[in-house]
Amino acid sequence: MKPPSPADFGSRLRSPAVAARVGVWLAVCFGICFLTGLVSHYAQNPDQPVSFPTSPAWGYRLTQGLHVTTGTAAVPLLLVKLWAVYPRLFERPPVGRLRPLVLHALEKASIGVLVGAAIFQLASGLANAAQWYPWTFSFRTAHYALAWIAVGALVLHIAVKLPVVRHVLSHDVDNADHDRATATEVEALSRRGLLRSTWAAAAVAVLATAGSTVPLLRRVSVLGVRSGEGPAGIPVNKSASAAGVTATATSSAYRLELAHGDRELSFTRDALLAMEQATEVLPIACVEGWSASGAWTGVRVRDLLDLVGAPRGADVVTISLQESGPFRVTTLPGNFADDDRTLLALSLAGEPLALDHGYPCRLIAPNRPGVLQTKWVRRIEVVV
Ligand SMILES: Nc1nc2c(c(=O)[nH]1)N[C@H]1C(S)=C(S)[C@@H](COP(=O)(O)O)O[C@H]1N2
Ligand SMILES: [Mo]
Repeated sequence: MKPPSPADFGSRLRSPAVAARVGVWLAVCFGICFLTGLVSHYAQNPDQPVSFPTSPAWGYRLTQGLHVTTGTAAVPLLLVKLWAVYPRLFERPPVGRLRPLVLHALEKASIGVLVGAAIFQLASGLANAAQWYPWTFSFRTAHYALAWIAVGALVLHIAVKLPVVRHVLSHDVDNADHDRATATEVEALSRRGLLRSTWAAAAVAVLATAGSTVPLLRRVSVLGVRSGEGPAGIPVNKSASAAGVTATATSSAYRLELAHGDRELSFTRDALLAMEQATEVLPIACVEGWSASGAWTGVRVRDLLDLVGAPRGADVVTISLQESGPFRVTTLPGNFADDDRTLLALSLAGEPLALDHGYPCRLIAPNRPGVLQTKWVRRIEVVV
């Protein structure tokens, strides 16, 4: 069977005029997604040359919400873009001289890298937002590495295409100057119609997911997986039974251990409740894209640290009752430990913390990725 040739694709819709217009929005989405992704990666980095700030408290909620929303919007945009340029996949390499042949091969290879990386990013990101991990590699490492590759290939692609892009964007969408010679078939759908449908599809994708972080959109967000469910209106990411902590978390033998060098204190939950309580309204902002705000009440972490004479600025390690899993142990950087809003929460919305939200007590700090808001805290250690 003969492979198709670009001449087999006659639709006028598959044109640089369409591809460039969709490409602009795709670049905007990828740009925002890349920058907000860097923020998220940095926030989870245990060794930060410059500490991630604790304010604004909603900062990570905003950047991660933007990350997932722009990534989702990019899905229909990428599909239309690939459809518009698909015939070019079958272009024959130029015969004869070496230089054009090498340039052709380089261009095709860079497009291959760009398309491959873009599809990987969107597919792995969507799977992650749906809490589906059908792979064995580290999502964060792979998604981060491929982000650089995608953005590098994207910058190269834009540079190579700039002359054509400038021309088609400064002319009417129906202008045919850069069209393939065979792309002349007029379809029922116009180029304007195709673009309008594309923008509509991207808007639907945004509305369908943004509700997992924007409360007003909850009702329309059919794809917002975990919006508004869970005790006190806050979704549960990992339940106590999934973490295997039900018995230890509800046991009367439970004690919170607090250690600074060889100074050690231990507290029952009642002893923590007897300490001065503070209430803070802070969001849980999951890397998977959902977020929800709650009124948390508990003991200020700084007050606890003062009891064992921890110096200001010291990092603190929080260890969960959970016996295995990547979020069992997290490090709370000194600036977070010292922030007055950082709590060891005992209640949420005026009710004792639900078992699934981290009973007997959980960490909650401002502007911190959800994965680091350790639940079922067993031990707090000052790093010396
Ligand atoms: N011990 C422990 N703490 C944890 C987790 C976990 O798996 N184990 N998941 C984290 C993640 S990914 C998120 S988003 C938040 C969710 O908190 P919630 O379930 O109370 O909403 O808890 C964090 N704390
Ligand atoms: Mo999360």
